[in-house]
Amino acid sequence: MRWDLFCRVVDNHGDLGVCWRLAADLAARGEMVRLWVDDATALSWMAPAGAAGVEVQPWPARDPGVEPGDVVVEAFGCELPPFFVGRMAARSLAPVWINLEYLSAEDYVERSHRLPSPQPNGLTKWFFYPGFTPRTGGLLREPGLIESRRAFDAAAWRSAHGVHPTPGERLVSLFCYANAALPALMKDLAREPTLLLATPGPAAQQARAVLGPSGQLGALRCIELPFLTQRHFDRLLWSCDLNFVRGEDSAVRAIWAGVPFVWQFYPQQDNAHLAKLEAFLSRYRGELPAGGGEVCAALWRAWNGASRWPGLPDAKSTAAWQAHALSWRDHLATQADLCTQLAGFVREKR
Ligand code: TRH
Repeated sequence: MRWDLFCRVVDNHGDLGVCWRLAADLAARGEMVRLWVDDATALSWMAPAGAAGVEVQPWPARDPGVEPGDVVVEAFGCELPPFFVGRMAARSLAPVWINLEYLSAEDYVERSHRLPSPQPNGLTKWFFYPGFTPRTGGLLREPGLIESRRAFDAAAWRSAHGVHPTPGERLVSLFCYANAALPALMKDLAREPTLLLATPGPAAQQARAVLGPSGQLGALRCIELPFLTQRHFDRLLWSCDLNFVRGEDSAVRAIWAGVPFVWQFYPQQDNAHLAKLEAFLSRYRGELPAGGGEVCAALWRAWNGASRWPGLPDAKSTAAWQAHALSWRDHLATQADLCTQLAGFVREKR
């Protein structure tokens, strides 16, 4: 089938990050994808080689005169150009029109997933929600991802990327927004030999400010990474003992990494992100052994500005958290991934 995928970059990298992964995953499964995006700049580092079967097009200011595909995906309610919607309505067999929503663990997701929204022109737009439970659209997970992760040679990857930890040094990745808890985190990390791998932007800037001119704090040192391709960003998360991620796409990748992670939710007005945090935590912490859930929740809340910094978990809690990260990853990997579910939904509606 031909898919038209529309994406507007609001800010940061998640909108395009998700759309690119979706486009590339669909294309790898034999679909033809046109990705219409208003700002494709970040693809120069996320996916410089592109992907066979994906055609990137600028957001159309005027009617480009192309026939809409069999499926039209409007990512995150980005509002399709009216002339394109007109052409969709004019097709003899109307495309399946999907509004792909943001990822959340909140209960409304199960209620809203797959709901129709009848449009004034007679077409139907369908709501499709990614999520963590079988009654949602699932998570992006390319075929073979978990197998690649299991077979991954972390030492080789690190050395190819100029990351040379000393024996016993803990590896921690940092991808975050402005975060008032970072100095406390770094102070805690500095108690044990730790190599912090900071991503470009707020993570590296804030880490640099904490470290000062010496570039070192106790047993903590830091490497500032360049922007990596999405493929290598995943492998960065696979290489670390603890990952700090933000937004939604990197959080999903941190889940697939199968190591402990802390998620900074995209800050929203009225602290709406804190409801997302609690909804996620209530699912994520469930299987942690007694006490472990509280330790983990306290850390996540503090990292999201909702409480005071509790300190990093001790070795016993960290080991339990590591085991949990693997079992939760393996549990989620038994659910159908988002592309599989999306393709099934489209077949059902056509
Ligand atoms: O950049 P983000 O904060 O994106 C956010 C969220 O998605 C948020 O919900 C949304 O509303 C807002 O954008 C507009 O975090 P996220 O979602 O993790 O996206 C980052 C993307 O960048 C992800 O696809 C991974 C990719 N990435 C790389 O490929 N290489 C890198 O080196 C880094 C740091 C990121």
